[in-house]
Amino acid sequence: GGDSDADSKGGDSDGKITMGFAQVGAESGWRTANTKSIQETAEAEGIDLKFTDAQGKQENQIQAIRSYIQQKVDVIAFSPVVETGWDAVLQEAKAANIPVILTDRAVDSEDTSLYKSFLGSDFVVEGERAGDWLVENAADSDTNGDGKVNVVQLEGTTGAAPAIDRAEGFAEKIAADPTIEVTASQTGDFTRDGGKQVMESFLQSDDTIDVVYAHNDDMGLGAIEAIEAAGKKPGEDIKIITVDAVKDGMTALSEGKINFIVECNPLLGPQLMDLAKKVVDGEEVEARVLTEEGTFTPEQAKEVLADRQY
Ligand code: GZL
Ligand code: ZN
Repeated sequence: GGDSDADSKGGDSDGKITMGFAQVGAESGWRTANTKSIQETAEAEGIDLKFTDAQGKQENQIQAIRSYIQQKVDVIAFSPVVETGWDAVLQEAKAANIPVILTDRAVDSEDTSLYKSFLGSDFVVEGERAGDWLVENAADSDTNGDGKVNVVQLEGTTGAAPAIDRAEGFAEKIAADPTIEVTASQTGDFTRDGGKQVMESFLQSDDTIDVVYAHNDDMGLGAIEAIEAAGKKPGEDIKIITVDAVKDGMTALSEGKINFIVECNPLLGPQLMDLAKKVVDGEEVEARVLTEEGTFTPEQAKEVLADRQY
């Protein structure tokens, strides 16, 4: 339990750490891989994991965190579905003397005493990497040859840190080339079906689309379905840039249906459990822990596809 017993090991009387994890949902291949990493690592590290799936609803995540506080877990970890609205429940965890670790997505709280560490990617950098690729490949990306690179953007969940930051980083970089313009942008909520539906509407209203920038592979894969249904070739008639690099995305990349993928590493389990042990033992930990990740072209995808873990 989270009681402040004298035991320096922290955790329950038997020394076992209990973690309460409030997950966003199961909206994408990335999320599935992230959940698997957390559950498998907890198992391997002998950490007693209490796990909830919020189906993408903030109120469910807040409810789950409150239940972990009631259960007096030793440490709480979660991936905030959106950036805002966390201060109250994080204050309650602090008042209950239960440390909190943020994973994957950030919160906008000014009060950094509300959590011990934030483990996850830099989503602005991910957006910049996507934008840099397009600037470098602008000449080949004006697929309809009208002298403009007309980009449509499939945004992630409205209000989510990855959606806000991936749009920001991308916009910052493409500003270097005035022929590149985002002419339409709408949320597909990080899901394949959402990406497909939004892309269908984009295609109906604009037949000069050169590029799709999707904030995750799943929406990019949905866009591929819509583009093919419209009789166009994804990766050729319309270039596609996505973020995540999950198996299905990397497969489409290796087939040339996606042109560039910026990796977002979901395998946060090992770093999370390491942070949790330190935090429960009262050790100081880094306030910000970045994940390692890169980018992939079709050729690189062909090389690594076989041994991708997710
Ligand atoms: C990014 C993560 C995003 C993924 C999506 O760290 O929060 O949420 O990019 C997932 O696939 O749904
Ligand atoms: Zn064009």
